Amino acid sequence: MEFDPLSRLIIISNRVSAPKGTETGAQGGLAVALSSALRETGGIWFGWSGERTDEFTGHIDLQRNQGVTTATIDLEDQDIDEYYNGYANRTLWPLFHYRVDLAEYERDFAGGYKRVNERFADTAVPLIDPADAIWIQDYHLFPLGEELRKRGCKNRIGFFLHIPWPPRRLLSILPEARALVRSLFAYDVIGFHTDEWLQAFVDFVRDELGANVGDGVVTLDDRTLRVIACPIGIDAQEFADLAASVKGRLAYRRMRDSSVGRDMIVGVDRLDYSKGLEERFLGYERFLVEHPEERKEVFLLQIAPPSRGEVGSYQKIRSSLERLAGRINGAHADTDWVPIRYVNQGYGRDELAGVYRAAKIGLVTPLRDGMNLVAKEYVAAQNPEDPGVLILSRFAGAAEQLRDAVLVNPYSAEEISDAILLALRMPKEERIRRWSAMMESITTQDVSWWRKTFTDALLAEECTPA
Ligand code: ADQ
Repeated sequence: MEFDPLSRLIIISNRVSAPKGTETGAQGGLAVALSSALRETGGIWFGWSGERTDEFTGHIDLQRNQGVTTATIDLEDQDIDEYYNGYANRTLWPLFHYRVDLAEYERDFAGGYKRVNERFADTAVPLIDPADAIWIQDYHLFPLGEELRKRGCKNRIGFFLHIPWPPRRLLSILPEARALVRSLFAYDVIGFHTDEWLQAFVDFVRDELGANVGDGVVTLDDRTLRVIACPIGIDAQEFADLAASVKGRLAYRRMRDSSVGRDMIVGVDRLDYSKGLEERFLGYERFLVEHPEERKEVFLLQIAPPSRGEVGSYQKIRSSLERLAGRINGAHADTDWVPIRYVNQGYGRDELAGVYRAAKIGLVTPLRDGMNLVAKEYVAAQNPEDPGVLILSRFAGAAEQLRDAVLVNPYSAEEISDAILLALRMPKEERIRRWSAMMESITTQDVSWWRKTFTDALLAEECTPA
């Protein structure tokens, strides 16, 4: 079903990424996809500005940029501490990434999370027309649908989860789990990246809440919710073009020159414990030890811009990675070779595309990841006539789609080491065969496909009167 021309789309996410400037690749793939959806349908992108205010006022900053209207609010310190740095990033994020050991349960966090979701609802409601379709993004805003319903909102409301959904027994550890999941029945459609996350959700609602499970739907009391697996993609063609752009080619040349004939292995990740960076370094070190003849033929470039620096577990991973990179370099470097180049900067998307293209191996080893867009970007940036090899964790959502990557268990240093050797020695015909299959898949299921699949499901849904 096509988008009803009368329905505007209201996108609500924690942060809003307005189109900015004209610089190539200034905006990330998801932001580009959501902006272009809004340009087609009209509508508003609502969320937190990222700014602090002394006292929450509910003032909305409305802006129009390149055909996209954004509406942002500022939050006060206590909101940011309890909702964003607290419940979202110290409770839900670690738990949903299976890190029970890092998850913190504080009633203040849960209270702040509820308060901010209420504030989002209070401020968004006046912007919503009865014919609008609403699309809420990610774990920061699980209860927002219910809050909107409480305020009389009868619109179609969809929710997309960008991170994994944990197994039932794991989620049960969260003190508010049952109430939180029950609140999701306010939505008409919920989207997950993979069947695995979708099944885990269905297990929870069936076994913990007693919901009835049908074909692609779950019912609790009088509410029926459609569940879909809908893997997010990238704009594969745009990424390939970025690699061939002037800045992309310059970055490629710079990397090639500085490699002096050695093969580059590249990792690009937000500095986050879910990305398996320590395990990656240890796997690479194992490779250096097991294959001394290959040592000076390769190097690892790890790009990891710091994120969520106000959260203790992120400060810890940052310093332990610095120590580990220092130790490995100290133990193995020579006067003319350093095994790991570890940088904490962010780069433009065009430069990043050039760096990916220059790398013989893309090493993507999260311990758990909803999807992982870096894996797809690495594939899209390759030279079709001489592509590199993607080594990918089995525990990334992307592994459900990218079966032709070299799949590894990221906890096993031996598997990472073996995979590096296999990738370095892989004949060109096999590299082309694997790359073509992966490129085909990410081109077909690109970010526009993802957006359309979700919004079609949302609009096909009969809105159950709330
Ligand atoms: P993230 O955990 O942020 O996303 P990912 O999907 O890999 O993970 O996206 C990261 C993005 O940041 C990529 O587009 C990458 O190019 C960019 N990036 C990383 N380092 C960079 C650097 N140094 N300079 C510039 N750009 C950089 C969450 C989930 C994922 C899910 C996405 C989308 O955790 O599993 O794939 O949302 O749903």
